[in-house]
Amino acid sequence: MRIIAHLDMDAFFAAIEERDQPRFKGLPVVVGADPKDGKGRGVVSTANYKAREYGIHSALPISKAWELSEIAKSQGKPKAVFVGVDFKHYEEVSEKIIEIIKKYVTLIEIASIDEVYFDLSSFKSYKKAQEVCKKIKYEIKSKEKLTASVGIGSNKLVAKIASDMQKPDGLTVVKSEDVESFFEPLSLRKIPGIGPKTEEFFKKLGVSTVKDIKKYSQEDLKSMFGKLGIDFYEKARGIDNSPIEECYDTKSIGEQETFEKDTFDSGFISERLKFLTESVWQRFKKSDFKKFRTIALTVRFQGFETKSRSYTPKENIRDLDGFRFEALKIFIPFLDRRENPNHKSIRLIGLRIKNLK
Ligand code: TTP
Ligand code: MG
Repeated sequence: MRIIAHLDMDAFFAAIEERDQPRFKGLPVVVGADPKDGKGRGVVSTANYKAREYGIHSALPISKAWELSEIAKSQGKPKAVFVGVDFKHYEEVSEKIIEIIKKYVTLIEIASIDEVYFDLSSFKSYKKAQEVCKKIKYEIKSKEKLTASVGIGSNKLVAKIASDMQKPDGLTVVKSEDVESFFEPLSLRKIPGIGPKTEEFFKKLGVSTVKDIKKYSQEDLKSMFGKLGIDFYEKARGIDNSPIEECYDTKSIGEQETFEKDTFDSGFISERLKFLTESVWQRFKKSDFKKFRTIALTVRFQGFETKSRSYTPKENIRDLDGFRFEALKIFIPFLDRRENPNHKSIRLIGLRIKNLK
């Protein structure tokens, strides 16, 4: 029997800031771009649960977050505290949390800066697995003064959805026999891989929950979405055979910059890209990694449309010049018809290296 857990930290960046700055205690905290009294560009990275009560959440324009905080203030509630992103610090905290988990389990996959999957099959029962997770949560809370939410199930999909059910500080166990009844009432969007577009597509067909999608046969879904359709069919039934990928290195190093003004000045943008390349390269050199395989570039246009493109060169990149060259090659199509047919101005560029070894 497989027993898999998914652990996800609660309001991660904001919780760290709240912990480290006693004056923030109990206040709504927003981590992200500088709001500049409502004129700021960029977005919210995350908000703590107090700030979420104001409607502030990840990826919301920071100017909108500022507005929501002002509205709250006019209603006699405390204003939100806005803090910049200190990614390096959060990475360090993330590493400490992983060290704690590694004391209890051996097979672990680091899925992002604040979430991991681990295998608890050797504990043989859900009850024992639950006890281990309680200990992990307790140690994170006492040593790091942070809370995590954990989901336990028969595979990664079930564990991931379960960890989100009782946030913050939750621990949710979904036994194999309960998977179908647990999944059916969920909104389609809870299924990883079903994004806003697919959701919209199904809404038109009157399908909004996992239960609704189950009326389609595997062939139906395959004819609508190809291979992805089979994936939806299985996920709706809580089926997921994907292994815990311990070696698969999801770690990455990246940076992004939001411009003061949307711009189409190619000289300016290339300069900023050069700067990002240098700064990512420096962090890579300072890290313990020796190589990386993939370069990913994100471009956000005026109006928030965002595109990401990545490239994995055949040969490893050896030096800064090579890195700059490859990054520029990914970027150039954004200046012409290939990636920017409507000639939109650019608001943000981000550069990330992945598959670090
Ligand atoms: P999440 O786990 O999605 O969010 P969270 O930990 O802040 O809150 P929750 O309690 O709901 O889990 O993401 C982890 C961190 O990643 C988050 O603290 C900040 C960062 N992040 C961004 O910078 N931008 C984003 O759009 C998202 C979703 C997360
Ligand atoms: Mg989280």
